[in-house]
Amino acid sequence: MKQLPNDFIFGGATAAYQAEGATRTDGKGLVAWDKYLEDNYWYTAEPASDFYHKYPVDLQLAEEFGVNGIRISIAWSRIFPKGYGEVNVKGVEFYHNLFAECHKRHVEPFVTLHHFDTPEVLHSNGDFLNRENIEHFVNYAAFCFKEFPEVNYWTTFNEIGPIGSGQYLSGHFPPGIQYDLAKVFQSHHNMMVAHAKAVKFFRDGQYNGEIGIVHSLPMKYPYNPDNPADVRATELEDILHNKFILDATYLGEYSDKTIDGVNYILSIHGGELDLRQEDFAVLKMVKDEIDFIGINYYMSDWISAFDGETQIIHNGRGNKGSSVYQIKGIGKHESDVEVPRNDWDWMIYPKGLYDQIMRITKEYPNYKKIYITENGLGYKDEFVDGTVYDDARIDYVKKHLEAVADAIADGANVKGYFIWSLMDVFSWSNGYEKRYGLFYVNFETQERYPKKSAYWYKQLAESHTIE
Ligand code: BGP
Repeated sequence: MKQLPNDFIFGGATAAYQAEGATRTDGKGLVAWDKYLEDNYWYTAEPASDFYHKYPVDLQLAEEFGVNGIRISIAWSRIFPKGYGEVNVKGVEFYHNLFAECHKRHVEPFVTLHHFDTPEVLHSNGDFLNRENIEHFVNYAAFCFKEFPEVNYWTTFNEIGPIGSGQYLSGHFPPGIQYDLAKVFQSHHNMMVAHAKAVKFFRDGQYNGEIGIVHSLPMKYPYNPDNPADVRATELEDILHNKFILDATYLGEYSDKTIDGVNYILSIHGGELDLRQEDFAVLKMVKDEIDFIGINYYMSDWISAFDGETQIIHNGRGNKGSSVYQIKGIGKHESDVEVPRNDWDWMIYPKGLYDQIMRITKEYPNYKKIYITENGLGYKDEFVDGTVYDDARIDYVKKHLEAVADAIADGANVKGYFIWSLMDVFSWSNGYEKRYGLFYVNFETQERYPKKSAYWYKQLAESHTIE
């Protein structure tokens, strides 16, 4: 039996595009995902969980079930339909109402400015590969800081890492480009610069509250720890998905080891990066100014050395064993290890969360504070007797929270946990079948039903005891 601190937040996470629906309501602008889902997937963002209209119900449920924090993102294209220029008053009003409802229900909103949904006009103009869009993002952030003083916790970006890899490596995010490693690093870098500029604006303006960033940080382990080639492959994978971005966040530059790895990868895959002195100037200015880091953690990966042709096959339908991930000169994901995985081939390894937290505390001691901003089990839930008996989810969350408690006992400053997701939402590249919520959503009627995990979570939030 392990205990979590008294002031620990037991939250639930959501994201605008995955929850709100209402993609063309009240003047909202388009995002690239609207067309991309229509063209490439078997579902769209309609109706999602109709959070645009149902948020009072979800917040009431949150309060009833002891959830005292919620991750919400603002859809940039509801505020600025084109990404810049004229403000859409109805969008602004919606978020004022939403934040008021959160406070009424004593559910603290942690608000993300960008959760995968760059407005279409800017996306088709190069997204964050185009440096003009850095300025558009900062202007949008500035508008929000001024407009929403009721927000106490801001996050600039959600998962810069998976955005770059989804858009330019695996290609399962729009614009669907594959295996372009230079674009991946450039996107990471430019988004980190956008983050830094927004943080600087926030600090200079002495706005209310705290500001941080959310990173997805899968832990990487060598398939054979005694094989130096696997160890090197693991380092490169870690640089690609974690270390490049963490260095930018907390060092304000890339360490020699990181940049050596990047150069090595680009020597195989081609391309050059545009990294400017002025970028590092602003990254350095804010590296000690970030109030918290959010860690999204779902899985770890085991890596072996690989020199064959690059191939990534995304398992979006939950056909266990169908995914392939192998990048020339970097490495290959191995599944033949004694670790369970879910239907989408995500390797379930709670100790990886402990290792990742401790890694941050050691490698980046200026980190200040950590929230686990996403963690949860994607599952093909079965709805029976008006509920879901999701024991596997309870077991998953319990073990990951135990890892968090261990990290706290070993000195890490972790202040809260947000289960992904509060209620069921659709998954970007896996549809409505991959559910995560504490509350089951019937997507036809939009009724909500507490799952067994919701009752378990309530008891946990009341007792702070992991049982
Ligand atoms: C993170 C995203 C979330 C959510 C989650 C689960 O990468 O921040 O938006 O989707 O992962 O992933 P998936 O939906 O692919 O199962």
